[in-house]
Amino acid sequence: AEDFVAATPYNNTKATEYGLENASTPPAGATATPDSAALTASSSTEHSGNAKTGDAAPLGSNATTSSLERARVDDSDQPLTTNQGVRLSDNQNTLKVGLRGPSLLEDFILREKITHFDHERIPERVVHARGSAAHGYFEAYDEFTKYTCAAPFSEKGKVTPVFVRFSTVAGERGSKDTARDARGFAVKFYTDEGNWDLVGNNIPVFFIQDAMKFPDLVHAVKPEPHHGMPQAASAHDTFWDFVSLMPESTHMLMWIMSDRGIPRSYRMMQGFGVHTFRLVNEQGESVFCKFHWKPLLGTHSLVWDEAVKISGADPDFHRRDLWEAIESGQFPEWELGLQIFSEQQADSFSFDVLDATKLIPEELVPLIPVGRMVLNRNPDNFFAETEQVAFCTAHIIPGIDFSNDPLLAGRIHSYVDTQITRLGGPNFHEIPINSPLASLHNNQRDGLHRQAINRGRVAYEPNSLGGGCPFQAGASNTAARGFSSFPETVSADKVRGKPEKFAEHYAQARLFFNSQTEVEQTHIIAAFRFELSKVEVAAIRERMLSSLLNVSEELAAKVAAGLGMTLPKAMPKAFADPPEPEVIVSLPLSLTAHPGDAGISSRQIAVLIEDDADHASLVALHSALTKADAVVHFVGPRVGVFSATNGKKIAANKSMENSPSVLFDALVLTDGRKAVQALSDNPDTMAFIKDAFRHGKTILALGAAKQLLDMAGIKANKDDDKGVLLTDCTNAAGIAPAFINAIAAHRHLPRMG
Ligand code: HDE
Repeated sequence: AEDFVAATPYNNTKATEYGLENASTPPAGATATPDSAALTASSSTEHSGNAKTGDAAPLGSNATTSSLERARVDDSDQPLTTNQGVRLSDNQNTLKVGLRGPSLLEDFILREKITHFDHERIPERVVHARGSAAHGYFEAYDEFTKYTCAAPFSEKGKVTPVFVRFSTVAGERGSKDTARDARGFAVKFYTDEGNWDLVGNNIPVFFIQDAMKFPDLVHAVKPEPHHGMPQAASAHDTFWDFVSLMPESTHMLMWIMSDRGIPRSYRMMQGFGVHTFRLVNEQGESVFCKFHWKPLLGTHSLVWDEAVKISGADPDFHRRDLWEAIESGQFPEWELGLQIFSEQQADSFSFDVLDATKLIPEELVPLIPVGRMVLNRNPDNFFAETEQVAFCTAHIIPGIDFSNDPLLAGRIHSYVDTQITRLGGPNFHEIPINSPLASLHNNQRDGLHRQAINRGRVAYEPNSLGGGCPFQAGASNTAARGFSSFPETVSADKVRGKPEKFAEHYAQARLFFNSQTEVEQTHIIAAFRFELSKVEVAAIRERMLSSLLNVSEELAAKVAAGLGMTLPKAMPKAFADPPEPEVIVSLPLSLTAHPGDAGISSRQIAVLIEDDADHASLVALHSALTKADAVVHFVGPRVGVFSATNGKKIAANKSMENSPSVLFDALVLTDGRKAVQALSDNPDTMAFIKDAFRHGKTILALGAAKQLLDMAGIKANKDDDKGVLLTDCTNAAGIAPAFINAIAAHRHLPRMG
């Protein structure tokens, strides 16, 4: 009974959430294999909790359940009806005069169905159209009332429900996940004092300093308007034309061209509030603050060749990764850290904290960890939740306030405004996913799709006919207080313009480049080379090079060489004599300088098999890897059951055709003379192994599989590359710890120049 199949990333308890305890049709993914009676499925019920956090698997409830419950629909045991609740007798045929005669206009059933269908689509988000979301909670480590009276930080252990949407920026709703782009990281906190949205990105800075330039930036990066190309890509003339004329973009360009622009997973990216915000405490005292999310799994990226190939093999790569991890109980988690600083400190910095193209090095203002966020439940319905969720920077609560960042000011306007078109009117706050858990009372009335049935004759304030209700909460410092803006003193002329320090554009671009390891710098150079090679107008390439010269001569020279160009003169600087930067190398800016110790939890391991695969060694490895919380996939020349040694069977849940090696983090090559021979005869095998090697992944060859490494020209057990391991099949359990360590290193960089 040692036959086994790999864990399928599926939540077997999901059906019970919809009241389907006795469902007779198994949900997709749970389909039994022909040999299922003989196979002991080590299914993901093993993952019904998160080993690290001790959380139970979500069973149809989380903190937002009560507000969403009223909108949930369960169709089990129900007949089809019209939208008016009239039962249908026939959902196949239109109403006709005779079986071959004309259809009748009176067929209200057909007309209702088609009319609804005709209007199923809504406008996609003008930016961040492509995204994926999940429910979860934020838990405060401790009270943080010294700095803020914001509800989520009011006491130790306090839990606040959240809904989080991750996104790409430039691509349309159906575009690929692995485009080179910033990623949105938008968190809606359903706090006791109303909804607070922290609408951030995975990069701590932005392209522009002033909201006035946002439509220009977006028009430049989106597909060019005459022919609608390219989709989800910045590698084209209009984008580089714009940014080469906007040197304030240079710092953000360094981040986007780095591997941060192609994350391995939404679960493995940082998040940043970007702007400087204010925190305000009960006493009305205020400090400045920057928000940082740090993933427990470490921050990891793809490499470009891999990102390109994934976009063909699985355009939903990040969406699937998030969904499957949560379904199988491997709940992603982030730590929230705050950089707190006073206005006086800010004034002394070499840069302006109101300038969103600048970050505050952690060496200058360290992070204070304040809590953790866990995502533990997938949405029930993509459209109702992920698509209709409306994030808005104007959604703040007592204890949080804005700074005067002019980019933030534009956002405070934009996010509510855009929902009016996208969600069809001013009542989008009533859509279940958007409605606060805190109760809502005001005199706003009517409008398209109004849900609330406001009672009584009073819809104005002040009133006496309604007993003065709803009334102003006032600005007192009690728990019943209302929101009041921080009374910042401002006295100046009304002008259009920028403060002086905003004119310095290169110091932090240089800080970023100089903080990267050699491999990371090589990737940045390659990304600039690739993107600029797609630019057709030579003058744009040249202008960009002249700007890069102000960041680093080495960078500019290598990009120029890659384009077959000579270096132009450096672009003149707007700020000739800027203040010296406080920090010139910042460790946290590099991903590979300190990859962290995130283990291999939820990493996807491919085990290449064929008939005659060595059964015992694969059982041993499977057990060691799943104990370390990795997800093991058996990959064959086709899916289905294979005969292994000792008369045992192994089911492949993936094939080399449907899942090339770019979809996995590491690779095991089975022992078994006949199996290895069959694999070596298959042209897909070499592509599979060579890509895994080229992308820096860990490869373990068991016994006879050395032949496959030899064919691919790969040497095992080299001193400078701990990522190719070879061992006798009897030593599979013995090599497992070294294999696991090597996978945890994420990639083996010496290979990847
Ligand atoms: Fe956005 N942005 N943005 N943005 N943004 C939108 O709002 C806008 C900016 C960000 O998952 C839109 O509901 C302006 C910075 C995320 O639903 C829109 C400016 C940052 C999301 C909008 C910025 C962001 C959006 C489009 C410059 C990082 C997706 C649909 C003044 C801190 C939220 C929508 C989701 C979405 C406007 C700049 C992050 C049009 C005018 C900087 C994560 O309102």
